Amino acid sequence: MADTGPLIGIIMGSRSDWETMRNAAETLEALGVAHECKVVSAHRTPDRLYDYAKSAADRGLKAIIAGAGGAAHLPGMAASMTRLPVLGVPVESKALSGMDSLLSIVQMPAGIPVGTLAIGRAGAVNAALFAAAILATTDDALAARLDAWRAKQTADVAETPE
Ligand code: RP5
Repeated sequence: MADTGPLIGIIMGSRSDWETMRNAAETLEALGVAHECKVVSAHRTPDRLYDYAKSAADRGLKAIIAGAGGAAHLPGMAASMTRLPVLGVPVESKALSGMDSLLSIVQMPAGIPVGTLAIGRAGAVNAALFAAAILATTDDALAARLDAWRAKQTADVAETPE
């Protein structure tokens, strides 16, 4: 991972999202995918979001994973300012258990897509696997690592519950 810049950008609306979004980072780490993690808020740091999204493709990123909770504008706003694929992770909110996050990320009007994953940890892990799958279409070594990751997951499923 040392000889390349980050290929996947993980952004989140608040440091409070890290407990969820660290699952995306750890999954990319396990797959050997170079990535970066930043706090970028659509409403608290709009200029930081603008700069991040506008420069993402030129900096060599291939996809962005964006996690946010509540009125979760971050994935859609990021997607509006870059042609890179944006994967949205709804963070579980205290007030509405993440239904607010899910609906505000998934219900993008036609024209600017956000690939929306499940609420919480499952979404963060799967966003990383999805991003790795995108990269693996043009990276045979990563494709082999992804296949091995999935094979291990299969092998780890016990036949009996105890
Ligand atoms: C959103 O507001 C963040 O993505 C976070 O999920 C939520 C709450 O943020 P904090 O008040 O914990 O910073 O922007």
